This record gives sequence, structure tokens and C-alpha cells, in this order.
Amino acid sequence: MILTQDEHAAYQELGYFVREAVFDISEVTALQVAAGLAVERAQQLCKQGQAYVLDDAKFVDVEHMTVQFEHAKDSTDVRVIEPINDLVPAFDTLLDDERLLAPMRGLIGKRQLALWTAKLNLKPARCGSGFGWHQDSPYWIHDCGHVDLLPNVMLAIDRFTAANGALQIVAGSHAQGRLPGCSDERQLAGFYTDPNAFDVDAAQTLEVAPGSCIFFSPHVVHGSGPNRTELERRAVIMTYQPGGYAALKSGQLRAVGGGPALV
Ligand SMILES: O=C(O)CCC(=O)C(=O)O
Repeated sequence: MILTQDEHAAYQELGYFVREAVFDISEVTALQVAAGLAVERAQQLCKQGQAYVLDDAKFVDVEHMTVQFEHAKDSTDVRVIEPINDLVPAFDTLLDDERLLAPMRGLIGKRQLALWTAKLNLKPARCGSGFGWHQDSPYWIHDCGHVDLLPNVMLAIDRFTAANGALQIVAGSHAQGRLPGCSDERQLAGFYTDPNAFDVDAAQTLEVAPGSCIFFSPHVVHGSGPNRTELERRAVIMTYQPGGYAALKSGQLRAVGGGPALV
């Protein structure tokens, strides 16, 4: 079964559903090791990259990869690496896992799928910053003609708790389509959803065990708090699309699931 009736109904009504214990502890441990390797490689590669600052956070572009650092001045703590699959093979292999692809086929309604993007979000212990309320679709609308067909799956590779910045989703907000952005002085203000445009009381904090997967709509408003604990809160977020289309940052087609390269 690709999607259960409950999962289908939850995605339609709430904009997300959770599958627990999709990956076992040995798989999660291997991904934690891969995440450590990714951080080391990213820090090394960033020495030759193009650095810039947006809203007080440092970003470094290395070819088509972007590495984002934590907001504290001169921080060397990596916050996000995108795309992650081109940096460490374990994350590339993950993209083809049927436990991700089968539900994705159900959500996208196509047999052949391709990768849109894949990120590693680190949220380091004690210093990992939160993510403001946003939808993903406004980020992608200029690069993609089918933003409705870009569902995400967030794989927790550490336990998510309210204290370490678990993902929070505003249930049902996807049904409003693309919402207005903020218009304050931040350089990236327009990418954050105007808080007057949705009901923050509908936010749900998704405390999940490592190995769990949260499938969510590109239109659902989501965010997360900072990590105030001694434990990391790492996750891989993979976004799929119908087959035959190029990935966001590489501009190359990454067909998944061993399907033909073109639909
Ligand atoms: O890692 C998180 O808590 C949220 C990440 C997110 O929303 C994003 O990367 O767009």
C-alpha cells in the first residue's frame, strides 16, 4: 500500500502525516556518521567557496552547493547543507529508498519520480537556531512550474523534542495556497510568511523518534524553535517531483528509484 487512507486524509486535511520507525537504529546511526562526514567536508570545501552574509548569517557557495552557518558572528557551526546528496554518498543512496519513494508516488500521483532537492539540517546542540514560519513554495516558484507537486519528507536522524527544536507545522495552512510574505527590514523577509495570514494556534510540534519520517506539503506553513539542549537535532529533508525534471541546484536530472531518466 502506497499511502494508507489515514495518511492520505491527513495530508489532504492537515498538510502532513508522520510515519514512525521507518528506518531502524543501525540505519539511523549510519546516517549520523554520514552527517558528521558531511560537516567536515563542507567546512573544508568552504575554504575555497564564495562567502556572503544575509540577515547576519554566513552562507558559502561551493559550485552548486550552499552551506549555511549558524547566526553567531564568525560561527563555524554548519546549519544547513544543500544539496547533501552530492557531498556524501550515503545521502545519495537514501534518495532511492522505496520507503520514501512509495509514499511519494502516492502524494505526487506519478510512478516515475526525480529529486527536486535534498538538505541536511544540523541544528547543533546549544547553538542551533530556529527556522521562522515559512512555506517552501515561495522559495521555489521562480525555478519550478509545478510547485504543487513538490512534497517534502523530513527524516529525523536524532530524536525531535520541543526543547531541541522539533519541526512545527501549522495544520491545514496548506489549503490557503501561497500566502503573503513578511515586509520588514530583513533581507529575506519576503520568504517568511506574514503571521497575520495564518492561525498560529493551529501549530503542532512534531516530537518524533529517530528514524521517523514527516511527509509535508510545499504549501504548509512550518518552522521550528532553537536547540536549547545538549543533544543535536539533525534531519534530512528530501523533496521529490515528477520524473524527467532537473534538480533545483545542480540543474541536472536525478531520476530516483532506478526508473528511466525521462518520462
Ligand atoms: O529543520 C527545521 O526544523 C525546519 C527546516 C525547514 O523548514 C527548511 O529547511 O525549510
